[in-house]
This record gives sequence, structure tokens and C-alpha cells, in this order.
Amino acid sequence: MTADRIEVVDGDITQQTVEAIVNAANNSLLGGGGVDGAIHRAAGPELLEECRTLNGCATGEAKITRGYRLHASWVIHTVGPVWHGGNQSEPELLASCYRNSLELAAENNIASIAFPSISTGVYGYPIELASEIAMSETKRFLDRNTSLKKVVFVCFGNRDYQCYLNTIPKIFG
Ligand code: AR6
Repeated sequence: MTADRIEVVDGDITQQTVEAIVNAANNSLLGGGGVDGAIHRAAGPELLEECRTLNGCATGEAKITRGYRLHASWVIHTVGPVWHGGNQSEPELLASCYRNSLELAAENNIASIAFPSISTGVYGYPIELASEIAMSETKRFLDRNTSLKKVVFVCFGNRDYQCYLNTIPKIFG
């Protein structure tokens, strides 16, 4: 059952015990605020050193690095769209963040991964809409992939957590 492989938690993504955590980065991949800042602080300066070698990342795409001082062995950096009202390919770009991150995980034999709520902080994407994309894209992936055993959606605070919980039945029935 696909739904048995997803989990929603209220917490800090840097503290998750999974093989890979996803970073909601920007095109430079050179750090920032929000979850990006928290991940770089927890991983240590070696993460930034490796990110410097990647030449940035296009919106909707994903790149992988080591996790350094994190519990997670890997960080998958993806760049969500900035919300401009929804008519500038934001849904497609956000979906491709999840799809490309999950594909990178599978290619690297990663069995467990945690996502933050990409684009819903500084980038302003409404979380009700974003959570539906996060879960529907993940469901689509898990339905045809068996190597990934666990996908954790890490919500930062109770409001976001409740929103994600409300989305589960809409997507997983
Ligand atoms: N663990 C889990 N989620 C977190 C954490 C954490 N430690 N800290 C924040 N969040 P944001 P974006 C949540 O703004 O909207 C950065 O500067 C947060 O509450 O981090 O994709 C980058 O460099 C929100 O729900 O990312 C980019 O410039 C979610 O993570 C820009 O922000 C995403 O919020 C990316 O903006």
C-alpha cells in the first residue's frame, strides 16, 4: 500500500533520521534563510563547499550532495517556484521538484527521504495547494517504485501539520 509508506510529522527536518533530506534551496545553491539556512547550519561548512561545485540549480530541478554532520547521509537540493498567482507554471514546477527529488533518491538507492513544504515559506506558495501537489506527485511515484520505503513530510508548526493531515484523504482516499 502506497499510503503506508508516507508519514506526516510536525518537526525540524534537520533532526529527521532518514537517509536523505530535501532542501528548499534557491537557484544559487549557496544557502539562504528558512529551511535552507537550518540545513546548512546543521550540516556544517562542508555542505556549502560541495554546493559551490554544483553551478546552481534550475527551478524545478534537483541536485544531490552528502549530508556531512546531519543524521541524513544525503541532502537533495531542489528549487521551488516563487508564487506569482498560479499562472506562471508554478504547479508544474513544484510537481517537478518532488518528481526529480524522488527520482534522484531512487537512483542513489535511498530508501527513506524527508521533504519540507517546498516554496510555502519565503516563496509564498499557498500551503493547501502545495500540499496537494506534494502528496499527489509522491503517490504517483510510489505507485510505480518499490525501492523507496518511506517518505516523510516534515511540517514546521502545527498549522502546516494540520493542513498536510487534511490533504492525506484527498490524495490517498
Ligand atoms: N524544518 C522543516 N521545515 C522548515 C524548517 C525546518 N528547520 N525551517 C523552515 N521550514 P522556506 P521556500 C519550513 O522559506 O518558500 C530560502 O532562503 C517553512 O516553515 O524555507 O521554498 C532559500 O534559500 C516553510 O513551510 O523555503 C530560498 O531563497 C517551508 O519550510 C527560499 O528561502 C519552506 O519555507 C526558498 O523559499
